Amino acid sequence: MNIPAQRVLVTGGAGFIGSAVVRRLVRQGRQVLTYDKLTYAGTLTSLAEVHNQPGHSFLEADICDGTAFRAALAEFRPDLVMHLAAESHVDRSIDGPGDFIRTNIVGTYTLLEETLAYWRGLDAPARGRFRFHHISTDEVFGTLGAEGLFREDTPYQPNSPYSASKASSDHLVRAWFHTYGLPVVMSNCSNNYGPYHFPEKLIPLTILNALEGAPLPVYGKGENVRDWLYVDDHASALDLIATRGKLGESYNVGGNNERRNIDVVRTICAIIDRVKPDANIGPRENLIRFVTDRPGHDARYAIDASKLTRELGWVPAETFESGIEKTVRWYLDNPGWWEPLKARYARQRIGLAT
Ligand code: NAD
Ligand code: TDX
Repeated sequence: MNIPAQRVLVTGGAGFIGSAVVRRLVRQGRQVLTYDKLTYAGTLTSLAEVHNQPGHSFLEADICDGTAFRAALAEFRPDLVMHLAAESHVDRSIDGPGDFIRTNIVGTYTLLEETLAYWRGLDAPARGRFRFHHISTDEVFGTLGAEGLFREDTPYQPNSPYSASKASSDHLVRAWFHTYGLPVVMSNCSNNYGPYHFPEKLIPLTILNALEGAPLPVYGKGENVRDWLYVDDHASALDLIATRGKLGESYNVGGNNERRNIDVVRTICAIIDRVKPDANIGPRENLIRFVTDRPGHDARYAIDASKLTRELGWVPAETFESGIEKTVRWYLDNPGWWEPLKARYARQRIGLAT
């Protein structure tokens, strides 16, 4: 039995998935340091629950800043680093790939270099306990046709600047394991959704636009398929992988919830019509607009998560139906979280490569 790490440094812990991980670990009584640059995508309001908890501390710093990361390691002395900090939005990567190359590739390289030096300096028992968990995406595998699933051994074929930068970071992590023996585990997951999701992504954008009666942009014909994973199910998977995953291996995480985008949008419309009907807006489906497709738009993602279930016993708690209902209700109940984010992004169309 592996003992869960007690001191966990989480990069990107003020973001969507990172904050779910931090909240989970702090609730479990672990000591957590959130290391985050607070870009447009990071906000401390996502960490309000843990803000005053003795088990949590926060450091505003860049993963490309090796000096800052070295100091954080020396002071906090983690036995686990969970690396989630990244530029994460495909549309932004189309308009401006530079930040993705810098944060996702150079930033991961910087963490690996500093973590290796820190790990080598630990005493033997601490060195034996230590792990670096790299969190990545199924988008590194490229696109699927109508059949098949992404497995851990599916060849990498990234198609967007975002997925190419994540693929590069995965390769670096793998190389630091094989070349230097750094104890790493890796995971690649499908599309997450749930509370605290920045409203540039399909699900939160659709919820907020539908509430306001604004148009609901669906790229192309809405037939692209994503495999939706509730964010707290992802956090539980990451906890297992970080603690009990085999060193040097990767694990796919997916919710087994394939949906066409148009069906996701229609489902959200139906829930909002039911829980917050508005005679002035009318049926929300009438707000759907088919708009110019995303350049290089991957047709279908779908995950085979059987290795994670077989080896580590993970099962998701939510179906898409239960998770999307919870998510819509969370946005209805928490305007205090998303209203201030309008100043960072007004939900205008981006990523057309014009
Ligand atoms: P997010 O955009 O919501 O959050 C990213 C966080 O990283 C933010 O808090 C941001 O401030 C921080 N950050 C960005 N650049 C930084 C830098 N240079 N230094 C320090 N902090 C920085 O992202 P997310 O959706 O929570 O994704 C987390 C991780 O999971 C990413 O690595 C992403 O590639 C991966 N992932 C996400 C999804 C998804 O559906 N959201 C799916 C698969 C994999
Ligand atoms: O307005 C929209 N209309 C639309 O049809 C937006 C924002 C998206 N879409 C489509 C594009 C995709 O097929 O919806 C699908 C989901 O789009 P996003 O929410 O932008 O997610 P995606 O591009 O699939 O990537 C997400 O999952 C994998 C995360 O942003 C990545 O960080 C993660 O790696």
